[in-house]
Amino acid sequence: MAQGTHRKLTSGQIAQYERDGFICPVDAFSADRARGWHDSLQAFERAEGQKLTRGHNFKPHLLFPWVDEIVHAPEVLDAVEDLIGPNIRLFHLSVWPKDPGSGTYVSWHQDATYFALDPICHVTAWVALTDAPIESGCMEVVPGSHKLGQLRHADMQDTDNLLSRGQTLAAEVDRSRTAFMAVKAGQFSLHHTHLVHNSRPNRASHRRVGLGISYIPTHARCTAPTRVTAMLVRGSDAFGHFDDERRPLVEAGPQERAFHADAVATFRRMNAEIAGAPR
Ligand SMILES: O=C(O)CCC(=O)C(=O)O
Repeated sequence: MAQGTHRKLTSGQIAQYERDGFICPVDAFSADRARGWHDSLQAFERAEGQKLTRGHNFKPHLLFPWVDEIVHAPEVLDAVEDLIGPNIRLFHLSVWPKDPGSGTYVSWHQDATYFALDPICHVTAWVALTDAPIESGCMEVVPGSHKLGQLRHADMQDTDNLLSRGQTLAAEVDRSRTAFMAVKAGQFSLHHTHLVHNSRPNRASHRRVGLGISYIPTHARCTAPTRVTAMLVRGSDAFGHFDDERRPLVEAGPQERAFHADAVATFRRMNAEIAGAPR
């Protein structure tokens, strides 16, 4: 986008994204609004007797109108548009909850691993539903590492690792200089799909929860054999690389649950194909 025509980010923030691979924090919603969304999430978890954690944390934008509201919010999309242009699909979404005192963490990785996107131009917006200070295990990144391209990963199974495939950086990367992406409830951060990052266990006294929303321009395609779904959230799509996603009308109704289950199964199939492919 030409200088002076940005929707939300400053030229300085865009230059930082290009140089360091991330921007943090960005103001979006009031803390009260974020708290209300977290209350909705917790009410659902109580009713289901199941936390939206590893194994149950994919694509809640297909289940809950309140998540649909966040993924379409101009407060977030305007910034995403500044980075990837006006025609945008939501490729994936994970909830990242960490209870205080739990050992839950996220191993060092790059988001691009197992996404099979071409071109690789995906950005993750991490929207904080609760405060996520350093002691709560916010994301920690290696500035500039997005310039290293796709690095080698290995699957490491550990139930405390929130990454479902346990994909963990296996290549040597200098991690002597890192930065923490601390955010307050209602703020978000943005990071490049090749940025090397992790997050440590929550040592704060409150739960830390965020939504990691993966946005792509509509010209990007997924090169895996399985055709996956992705939601058009802004602009138009002249390419047709994805099946459209159904927007939720009610909180986790039967149709919402059925569509969600199918989309998650298809996404996992695609992930497994990529993980099994020679690299
Ligand atoms: O929330 C976390 O701790 C990790 C999130 C993450 O890896 C991501 O959004 O890409």
